[in-house]
Amino acid sequence: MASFLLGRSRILTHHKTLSVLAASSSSSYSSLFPPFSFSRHESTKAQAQLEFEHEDDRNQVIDFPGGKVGFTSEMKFISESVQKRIPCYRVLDDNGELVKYSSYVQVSKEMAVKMYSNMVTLQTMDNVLYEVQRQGRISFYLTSTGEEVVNIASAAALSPDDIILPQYREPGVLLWRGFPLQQFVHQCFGNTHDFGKGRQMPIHYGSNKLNYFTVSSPIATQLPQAVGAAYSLKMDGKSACAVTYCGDGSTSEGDFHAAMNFAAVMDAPVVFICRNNGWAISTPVEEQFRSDGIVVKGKAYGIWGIRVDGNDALAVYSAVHTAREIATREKRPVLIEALTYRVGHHSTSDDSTKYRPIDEIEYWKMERNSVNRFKRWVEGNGWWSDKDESELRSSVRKQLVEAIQVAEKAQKPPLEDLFNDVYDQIPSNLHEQETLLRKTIEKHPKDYPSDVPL
Ligand SMILES: Cc1ncc(C[n+]2csc(CCOP(=O)(O)OP(=O)(O)O)c2C)c(N)n1
Ligand SMILES: [Mg+2]
Repeated sequence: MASFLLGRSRILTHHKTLSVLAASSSSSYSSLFPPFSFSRHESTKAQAQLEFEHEDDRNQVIDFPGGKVGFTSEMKFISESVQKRIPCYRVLDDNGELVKYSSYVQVSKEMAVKMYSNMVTLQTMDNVLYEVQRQGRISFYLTSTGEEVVNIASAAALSPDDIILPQYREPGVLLWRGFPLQQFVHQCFGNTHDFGKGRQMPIHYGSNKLNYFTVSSPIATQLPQAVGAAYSLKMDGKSACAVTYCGDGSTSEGDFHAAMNFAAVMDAPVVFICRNNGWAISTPVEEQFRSDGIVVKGKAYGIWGIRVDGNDALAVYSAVHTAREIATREKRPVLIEALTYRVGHHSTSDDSTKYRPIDEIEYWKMERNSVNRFKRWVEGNGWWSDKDESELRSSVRKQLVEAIQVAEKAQKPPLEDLFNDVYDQIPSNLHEQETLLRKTIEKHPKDYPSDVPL
């Protein structure tokens, strides 16, 4: 059949269809399979936009299982760059004032105040836990500084039924969903109250109850998993979507590309939110890709996309709100590229002043501060005052100090927790490892933490 197609039908004029060819092939074949039409093979919506460069080409199209494509007699390579960069959607200007004629989803006073309060809470949590790590009381920490808006505004636009598969710089999404400050702190201290039983590094939060998959360190693994989760929601007929976050660095992983293609061909209701914050640890975006950012990659895979100002809370809220509508109602994926800036170091294992100018960091921290921008809009509406601000900041700080005292005093999980919960029956090789570990601790007790119950 393949050679028949190649020999006879590579070039078809407009009016011919593949079903004609099928009908003219052997009768035994056509009795087995009904004549097929092109629509079965169309992988893109591009067919509707067939364009012909020359009038002579009008009646000539190349017809192949992927659909119809017009011919051109001109040998023209596609340029690697678009002539115009994809614009960035924004609603608030740098002063927190509404941009004239902007289209956006309305945010009520109650919602706006909750969003701003959550941004302040996230900032405070970051400041306090960063200091706690510097004091050596927890082993690691990673802030969302500079990305509070993309965290909170995206979370606010979702429904609690939507399943979140985070990277790691999105604790604000979990905060928005009601994860208590005490629980964040328990996880960072890796004590018995930590849902992960102290097996993960700090900041690897997760909550089954809040539909938030546990953070997993290997970059981009969350992306194909999110497509699978989205597809299962679709199979179950749920009116919800999967929402997954990643950084600009993640887009260089194979998993990103597999996920995009998988989502497109499976029509999976998934929203990809890529925080393009300029840096992947010390690798700047100029060394990460040569494309016009990330949003254009969606187009290559046949996915709807939008580039949004990730430091504009109203733009992020509106774009994510609409993307989730598209994903859940139309059962299709959407890619959002949120332009932002990582103001903090990558983590406490990093000193970003070694590879980027301090002026650059200061500029984004002060002049382009996204939380202040949203605050100006909230204040401009008369919804927030200096008194509200100082009360909130001191109350959150107090809650955190208390939470730290509780978490620090709580017991560490017992040694056996290192080996259980993966298998129903612990296999012999894990038993052997446990015995070996116990013997080693007995031999070198000073090298092991005294607060872990044996
Ligand atoms: C598969 C894999 N490779 C490398 C790393 C080490 N690593 C941790 S974070 C990171 C940078 C990720 O950058 P980006 O996706 O832009 O996220 P950001 O930290 O900027 O939020 C790298 C390379 C990892 N965790 N997993
Ligand atoms: Mg990054």
